[in-house]
Amino acid sequence: MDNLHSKVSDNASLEMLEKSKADCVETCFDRAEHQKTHCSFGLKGVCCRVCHMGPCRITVKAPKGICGADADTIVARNFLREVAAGTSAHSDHGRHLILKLKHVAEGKAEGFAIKDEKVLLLNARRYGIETENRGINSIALDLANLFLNEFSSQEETLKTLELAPKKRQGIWEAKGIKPCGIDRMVVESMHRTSIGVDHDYKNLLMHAFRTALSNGWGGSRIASIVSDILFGTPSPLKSSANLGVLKEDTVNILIHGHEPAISEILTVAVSAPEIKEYAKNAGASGITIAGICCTANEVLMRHGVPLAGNMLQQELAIITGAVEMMVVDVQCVMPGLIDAAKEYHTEIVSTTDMAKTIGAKHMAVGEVNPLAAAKEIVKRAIDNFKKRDKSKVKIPADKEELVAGFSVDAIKYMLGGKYRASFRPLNDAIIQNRIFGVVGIAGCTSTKRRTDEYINVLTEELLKRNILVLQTGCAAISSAKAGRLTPETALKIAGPGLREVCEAVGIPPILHLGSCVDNTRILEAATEIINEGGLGEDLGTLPAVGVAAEWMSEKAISIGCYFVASGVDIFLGNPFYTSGSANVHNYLHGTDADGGVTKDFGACFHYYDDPLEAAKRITEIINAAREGLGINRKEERKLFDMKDRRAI
Ligand code: CUV
Ligand code: SF4
Repeated sequence: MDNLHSKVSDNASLEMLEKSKADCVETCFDRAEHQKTHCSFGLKGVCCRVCHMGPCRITVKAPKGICGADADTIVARNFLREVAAGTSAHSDHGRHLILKLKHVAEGKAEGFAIKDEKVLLLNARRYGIETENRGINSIALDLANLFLNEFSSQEETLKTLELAPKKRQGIWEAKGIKPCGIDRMVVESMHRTSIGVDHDYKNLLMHAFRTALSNGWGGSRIASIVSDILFGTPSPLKSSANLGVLKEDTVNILIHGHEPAISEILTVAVSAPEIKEYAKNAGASGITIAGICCTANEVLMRHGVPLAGNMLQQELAIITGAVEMMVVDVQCVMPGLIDAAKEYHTEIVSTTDMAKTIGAKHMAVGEVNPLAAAKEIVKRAIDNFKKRDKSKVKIPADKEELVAGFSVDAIKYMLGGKYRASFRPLNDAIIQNRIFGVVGIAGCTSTKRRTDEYINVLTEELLKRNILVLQTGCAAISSAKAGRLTPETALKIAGPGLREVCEAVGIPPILHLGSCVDNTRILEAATEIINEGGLGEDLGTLPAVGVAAEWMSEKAISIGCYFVASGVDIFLGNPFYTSGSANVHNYLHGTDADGGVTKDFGACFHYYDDPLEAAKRITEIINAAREGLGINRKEERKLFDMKDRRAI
């Protein structure tokens, strides 16, 4: 069992991994063993199958592909394709939400409405849409069309880039990488990486940054804005996390994937009186709905729906034997779920026409009467409750309390209060060195490392160093499972300065900002800090750093690239597949003779296998930023904690 202990950190996962052995169910952790000898060409990024004269692989003996492409070209091409795929995933998610907004505005999307008119009006005004004396729906329609144009614009640069600090926009302008239409950026990526087009690794990588910017300041940013309009802007709320949120006597439905639209409607469906009645009649005491991955984060942020777990717990959740149904949409949904589900009574239901799996029941939730479709799904899960085999049920007891729901608006409000909501108190705390800096921790968990460990070790170390931590995605779920998303537990770890500030304004030292498209909320928060004043004029000069600790998805590469192009250094806990080209690798990591990407954007990638080493380097980078801003105080300031204050 020691072996299992080296794979997962939390007790619930360990218990389910043990149960998987007893139940003879294969999981990703077993398959990772079978895949252990990864292809060395793949790891280095030097395999090219862009044309069918190949596949070509670069070795010392064969340094060029048949067409003459060298390692630099091949590695850079592969990297750009990854960025294009990651950008597509997040931005297409954004597109689906805009289409939903459009259909709501046209009165075609039953069951959905505009929940946050304030955000709608703010954004409409931002882009010069007339708001006086107009119905909310026609304003929404104009905004939806404007956002759709961000995807198709051929020559005009993205309007949403204007959300970035002026100085940063200037840097993009000077480099000629202000993206136009998101779709066009992705198509151009595919074009440039096809046989015989772009062979200059730097030119390819520059387009990777351009494409990523169209995601971070375009598609993903729009996704967050539109989900706030449609589903409401999150504000702090309590919930809980880990497999212990499942209950023995209720119908358990898990929602998994990324897009919030379907899960939003499911949360409505489960609370309908006739559905509750239906569950009672089936002998259940009620219905528990809980989430996996980023769909979980979306509905947690707005409704307090509990988190069952993160990415690598999707199969483990089924192994509890207590899940009637897992409803999936898009992204990070393992096809391996089907095999696990077969061993129990669990049914996997896919809901999106673009994402199907053989063995899953497909029940599309379309535009016409989605609530009825959602109720059908829930009823089916209830019917399945009767098939649950009690002898196979074992729900881990582990469940941790958490606080989530920190949209930028909510943070502003907590910092400044209702009448003067502002980032001022945070800026002041940073300037006075009570808060040393800010770090965003994002990203997945991966079978390449013991789950959650890097995230939790690093988070703890940063808190001790008085660094405010912003989290999203599966990384936030790692902290939640470790019990760190409650103010009380995190405050115990936090250094005295950070603790003092958090207690004074009533925020926890780890703020859960949402799903992985919500990484753009981190950029939004950083921009607010700039605009508030006193900490420079560009994201690049902030004492702030980003971390993709246990990342595995192409989406994380795109995210990393838009942060770096925005001037924020990114730390990776898993390396890129770029080591096959010293030129590409050194450029991205800022280690080539002329400073690489750091010369272009003032930030680069850093790979650290050890989270404590990463923390050290992060501290140095933040310290250098503080020096640059001239806010490093020489004299030690007396810090007051609660005890000192009470003594006064
Ligand atoms: Ni989009 S991308 S494993 S669910 S954060 Fe989770 Fe988040 Fe990574 Fe996937
Ligand atoms: Fe080989 Fe060149 Fe074709 Fe790639 S594009 S497979 S390197 S011939």
